[in-house]
Amino acid sequence: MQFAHLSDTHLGYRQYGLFEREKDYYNVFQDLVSSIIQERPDFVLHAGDLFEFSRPPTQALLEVQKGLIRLKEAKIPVYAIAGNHDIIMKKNALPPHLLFQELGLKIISPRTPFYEQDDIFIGGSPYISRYHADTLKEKLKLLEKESAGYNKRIMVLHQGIDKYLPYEYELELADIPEGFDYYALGHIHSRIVDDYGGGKMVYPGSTEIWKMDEVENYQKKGKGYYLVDTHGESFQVDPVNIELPREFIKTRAEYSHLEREIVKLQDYIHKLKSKPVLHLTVSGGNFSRAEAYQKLNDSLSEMVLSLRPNFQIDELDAEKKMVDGPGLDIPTLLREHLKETDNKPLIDMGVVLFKEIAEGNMDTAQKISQKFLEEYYDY
Ligand SMILES: [Mn+2]
Repeated sequence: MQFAHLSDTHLGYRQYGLFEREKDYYNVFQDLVSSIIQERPDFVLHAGDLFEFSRPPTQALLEVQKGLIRLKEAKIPVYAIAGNHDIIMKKNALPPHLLFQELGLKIISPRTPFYEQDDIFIGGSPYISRYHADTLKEKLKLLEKESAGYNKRIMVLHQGIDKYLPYEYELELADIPEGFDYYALGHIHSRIVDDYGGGKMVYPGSTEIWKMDEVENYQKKGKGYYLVDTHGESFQVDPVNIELPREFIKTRAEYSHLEREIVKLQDYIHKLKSKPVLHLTVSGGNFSRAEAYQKLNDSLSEMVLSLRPNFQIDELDAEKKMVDGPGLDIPTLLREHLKETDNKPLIDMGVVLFKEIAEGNMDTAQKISQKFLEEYYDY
């Protein structure tokens, strides 16, 4: 037996408010489906955050419909759980996955916590917030019990675990019952393959770059899904990489060398197949933010899909130290204050917004809040 394990496809995400980025996510998704069909696994597991939102744009729903029809024609069943992005934080609300049951999508839910495929137990739970961690732990115990008679057992979850996500986890490693052959996880956007209790514990990661801090892990480990072989004593896990539609360039430049760095970047970007996203931090000295922005904009904005400059001016250092110094860590205070909202995107935005405003990047701050409004409230 072989199966494909993927997660965090975040369809419908319009990164930076750009439709091109939304399309990138759709293209990657169809590429994933093509690759899976080519590999011919016996089934597919999607471990949550299929969509960016619990009420996805129609285009995102259509992309999933298209992908599922292709997989159905190839006779490859798909199992899925809802992630934190797919779930509506309201009582009795249903995840968008339900639209696709008729296409054969097998949803692992409180109502149907497990399935059996060719003698393999496939069970799990949709995302449960840390405020209901006790419910989650009970579900895990139940899965352990239900799966006891099976030779091969897979647990599918969309949760953070303290070992991999030390500040925002719902589960401690010890909460997870041992004895499963494979823990098909979602939620963490980096790729992780670990051993746990005689089985494999795996996060396939997001399939596109969803946040800038994913770039390093992407460069090291690629993005895509895992192909898992269930023969043998322990499951064998192999990555399958999907080429992303465009590059993310994350780099720094000293203001005194800015012209030279711009030329270097232009040379590099000329060789790329598609317009990249450019995150450029300009630092060193007490320069004019407006002038630096003008220079970057004049020389690079046409060549990139999105120019995302950040300016670190020395003059602000003293102030910044006061703000960020020990004892008064404003980002942590903000997180604490916003915790009740249980709305991670909102909390993240609050923290990012604070940082940008503190550094005087009013333009960026305005763009971020505009984007947030568009993405979360504009439909
Ligand atoms: Mn996710």
